Parts: sequence; C-alpha cells; structure tokens
Amino acid sequence: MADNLTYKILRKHLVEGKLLAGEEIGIKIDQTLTQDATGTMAYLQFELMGIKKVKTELSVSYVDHNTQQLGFENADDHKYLQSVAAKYGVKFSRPGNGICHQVHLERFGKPGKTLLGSDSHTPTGGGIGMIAIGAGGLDVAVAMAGGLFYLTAPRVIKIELTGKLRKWVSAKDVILHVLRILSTKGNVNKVLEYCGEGLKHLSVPERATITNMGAETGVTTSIFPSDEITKEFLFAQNRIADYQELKADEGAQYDGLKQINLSQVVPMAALPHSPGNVVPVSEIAGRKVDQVEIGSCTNSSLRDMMIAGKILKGKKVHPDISLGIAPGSRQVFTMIAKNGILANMIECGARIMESTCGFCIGCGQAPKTNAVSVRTNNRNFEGRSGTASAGIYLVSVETAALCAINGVFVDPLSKKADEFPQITSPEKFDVDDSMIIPTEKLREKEEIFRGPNIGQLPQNSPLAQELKGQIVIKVGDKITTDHIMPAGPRLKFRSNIEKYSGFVFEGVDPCFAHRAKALKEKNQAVFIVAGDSYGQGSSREHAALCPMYLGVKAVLAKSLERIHAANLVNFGILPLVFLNPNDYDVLDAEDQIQMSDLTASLDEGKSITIEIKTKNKKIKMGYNLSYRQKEIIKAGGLLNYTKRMYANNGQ
Ligand code: MIC
Ligand code: SF4
Repeated sequence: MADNLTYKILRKHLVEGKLLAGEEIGIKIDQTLTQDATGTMAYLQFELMGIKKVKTELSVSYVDHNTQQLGFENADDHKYLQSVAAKYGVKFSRPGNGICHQVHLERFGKPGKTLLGSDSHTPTGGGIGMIAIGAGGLDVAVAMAGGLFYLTAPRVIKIELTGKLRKWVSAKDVILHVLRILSTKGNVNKVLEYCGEGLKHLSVPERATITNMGAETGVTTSIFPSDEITKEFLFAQNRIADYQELKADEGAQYDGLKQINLSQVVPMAALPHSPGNVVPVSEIAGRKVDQVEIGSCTNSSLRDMMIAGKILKGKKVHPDISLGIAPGSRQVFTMIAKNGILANMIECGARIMESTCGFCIGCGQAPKTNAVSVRTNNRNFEGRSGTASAGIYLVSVETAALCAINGVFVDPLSKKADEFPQITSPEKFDVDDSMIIPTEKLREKEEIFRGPNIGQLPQNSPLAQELKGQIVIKVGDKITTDHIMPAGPRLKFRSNIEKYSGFVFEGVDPCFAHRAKALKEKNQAVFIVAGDSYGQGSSREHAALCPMYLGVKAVLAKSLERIHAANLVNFGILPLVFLNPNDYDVLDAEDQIQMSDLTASLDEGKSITIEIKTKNKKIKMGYNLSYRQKEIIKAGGLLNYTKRMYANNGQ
C-alpha cells in the first residue's frame, strides 16, 4: 500500500483503531514537550497518576512563557517544574534557554518520531519530519505516563511546492499565503503534507516557520519530508545519528492537492484581528507603523536574526517606532553575539529581549493606544498584545525590519534583489546544552517544591442524567481560547485555578465568572452558546478547566476547533453542535434550558433535545464523540475515567 508520509509515521505508531480518515485512532507518543504556562497543570495531573518515571523516549519541560517574575508566582512555578522534572525523569530547559519549539527543533526533534506538546505550535517539529501535535496538558500527562494519544485519523492535503522564493520573500510569506487560501476555519482533522521540487530551497528552520504557523489554519499538524537538507541541519547540530530519510511512497494517495509556485509568492501581512486576514504587503505600503517586534517561535531562528540584523546594519530605528527583538534560543543568541549581528541590532536602536515568548503572549511590549504594531509572530487576536485598541499585523522578518527603519509599511519587493542580505547556513551551530538539566540521575526522593500559587486541582462529578440551567453567554464566530481564558498579566495564575477562573471571558464579558459561579452555587448548570470555530488558537486546557470550575456543563456551538473540543471532553464538558445552524439564532443569553436522558442519548447515539423553558421551544443538538470520549464525559472527565479504568483493572 502506497502511504503518504503522514500515514507512514502514523502506521508505525498505531496501537488502537483503524487508520482510516475520520476514525478515532490511538497512537504511541515518543516525545513530549511542555512549557511552563501549561506545564504546571500537566505535571500536577501527572503526579496524580502514580507513575514513577515518564515512559516516553524523551520528555522535556521548557520555561519560556512566564519569565517576567513580577511577584513570586513565576519563580515558584519554575522551581516546582524543575523539582518535578528531576523526580520523574523529564529534561528541564531552564528559563533563558529559549522558546520551547525553537530549542526542541535544534536539540531534540527527530524525523519519523511522534511528538505531543502542551502547546498548539508543537507542529513546528513537522519541519524536521516529525508528526508533532499540540494538545491539552492532560493529554500530554497521559502520554508521559505511557498512555496513548487519541486523535481522528486525518485527511491529508498535499501541498506541492515548485519554483524558488524570490529575494525579499520568505517562508513566513508562504504560510501567510497558505492561510489566505485555507483560512482559519474548516480545516479540523486535516494534515498539510509538503512536497515537490521547491523543497530543496527551504532550510529546516524555514520549513519549521511554515509548519509552526500551519496551526493557525486549525489543522492537526503539518509535515515536511526528511531529506538532504534535514541531514545537513542535523549534522550542523551535532546530531547526525538522529537522521533518517523519509518521504511519501511513490503513488501515495492524498485527500486534496494545493499547488504553490514559490517564485510567485509575494510578501504578505495578516491584518488585525485574525491570522487569516491576509493581504499582500503592497496593498498596505505607506501605512504608518508605531511598533515592530521581531521574534517568537515562528520567526526567531538564526536565519531570521541574521536577515534582520543585516537589514538593520548601519541604519537607525525610525524615531516614531519602538523596535523589539527576541532571539529564539540561547544558541541563536550566542551565535549572533559572536558574529556581530547583535551589535548591528543594538547600534540600530533595537530593544533586545530575552529568548522567550514575551510580546507574543502579551508579557511585555504592549503597544500604545490605537497602535499599528507589526510583528513576526503567528497570532494577532484582539487584545492579546495587552492593548485592546491596538491592531497587530503579522509579517515576515524582512517586512518587519523594513518597517522599523522606514516608519511605514514597505513592500520588500520594492527593494532591489541585489540589496538582499547574503547569508549562509552555518556548517556547525554552537552547541551547548548546559542550560538543559539532564535526567541521567533520577532523583526519586526529590522533594517537590510547591509555592503558595500552586492551588488544588478541581474535580468534576460524573455527568448527570438531566442538566437544568441557564445560558450565561452567547458569543459569535471564531472565539479564540485567548477570549475565553486571557493570558498576558493573568498568565501567572495558571497553576491556581480558583484565582484564574475569575478571569474567564474577561475581555468579552467581565461579569461572566461572577454570574456563572452564582448559578453553580444554586446547583444550576451553566451553558455557553457559540458560533463557528469555537476555541480557535492555543491549546490551553484552562479554557475548559476554568469554565468547568465555574459550573459550565455544555458548549452549544455551530462548530468547534480540535484541541479545544478535546479539552472540553477531558474536563467533562459536553461539546454539542447545532444540527440546524439556524437554531443558533433561537437561543439567547439568559435563556433557561434543560436537557434530559443524557446518558441514554449518548449511549444510543441519539441527538440531545434542548428544551428552552423561557421560549417554550425545543431544538436538537448533535455531537461528534467516539465511544471512548462518551465514556470520559460520563465519568466527568479524563482524570476520573483513568482512575476508574485503573480501579477496574485492579491496579
Ligand atoms: C499561545 O501561543 O497562545 C500559547 C500561549 O503558546 C498557547 C499555550 C498557552 O496558552 O499556554 C498555545 O499556543 O497553545
Ligand atoms: Fe510562545 Fe507565542 Fe510561540 Fe505561543 S505562539 S509558544 S506564546 S512564541
């Protein structure tokens, strides 16, 4: 059977189910990664599983999101993560070592392996030929404990690249071009598999930019083959032993095809407030800019920093602009410090920041009121930057650097090709893993440090037969997990659910948490009504866990995004979809509703009837749940389900 690359790797890791698009499958996970903002919950959940040592080939805990340390919370959480890593055999990448996806690509990514990460940009690893998937922390905890990861076997879309990018056009423009074609919705349970003769002009970090931001289309992941270019990268990282050639079989089948001629791609920008709002930069040339930020897991590789530094060389930041630059890893930082590129940036007037997520997650560099902020990261959701009125434009490093010195949008293609900076990939990267604490000496007796910010894990109860309560909020389309569970200054409460849940829907409806909690105290169920593509964006399970804590029992949506839907199930919240999308208009906030015979309906695969008490009407809701997921919901979430399974197996 001729397999595409995606199915080739999935087949090797398949443990449960049939590898047929649309079927639920359980796969073995070789590697996991967590970052601090999702990691604290993941390890608290892992601790409850009673396992002595992680069962994966490799698990790495990164600290890259919460490093501002305004108050004791971040530092306490870092210490918790370090102690838990030592106890259970997880490598610990210390704060300052870099952004998880960049460091993982440099030091650990292996072609042909599966990687599950508690961060939605884990598909960055697809740039080196891995099946790399983002998931909620609880799924990652289960994988660390040796459990399978369940997903819907994807439909695989072949993206055939021909030609070669012109000077001043880069990989970021390619993924923005893909987003323009595919948009941010309607791509759930698909994989984008890149192939074609255009591949030979794209380095591993450039491929990783493309797979990283593929997350914004909503696909399960994106993947590139592992070829001579991958081999060179691994050699330069002193990891040639990790190389294997990997590509699709001759005559492999795909579920769709898109062709992109790289030589026709032009510089692109995603306009506020969605990564899918893509236009050519030429359409906005001349528009005034207030801030430029270069970095994030999308665009912070050595290649990107070299390009930025060379464009900025001998120039000065425009007086109306604040320019920030964050190299993606300590490796990149060290190399640009040694080769003089960092000096170009400093001389130009850039503000140099730590190798962390920083501005991308609203931790610092919030722009001024109504600002036009030009950034090289992957998300521009309203308010995510920390300034609600600012508009964030997502662009390539080339476009960003030109904006910084000109004060306005400049189409990079208006520059002469021979003015484009010359750079070459290094024969050897500077390899120094001393900021990664190894696991050779497992410290079983390690005492786990728990600061006062580490709260209790809330428990859910099994699904009731009948749910009676109120719709507490009705939202529209494309509600992101940033809308549901804001990050930025609130991020430090990630390990304290009681406190963090006070901020659910803060930017949309600041009283939501208060109203929900009041209903919960009266034993009333809380419901959310949503439009299309609910739960876009990040993998943060807090967008399910905190609503669960506030008494949310079901989300009634036109459609839901993959990771968020899985997180809802993991915390025992029913993800329901309108059988007739027009019924969305029938429901309003404050409607009293009731659902009955829930277990029986789920068991028999029947639709769920919603009685709208305030309107004396009935509508029907469907769901897309496997047998396993129904059992999880009935148990009140994955933790209860897992405990019950162990009890039944006499373990
Ligand atoms: C993001 O880019 O939104 C984040 C912050 O990295 C999240 C994870 C989180 O919320 O902690 C993600 O992408 O999953
Ligand atoms: Fe960090 Fe931003 Fe990447 Fe998320 S998208 S991992 S916040 S750099």
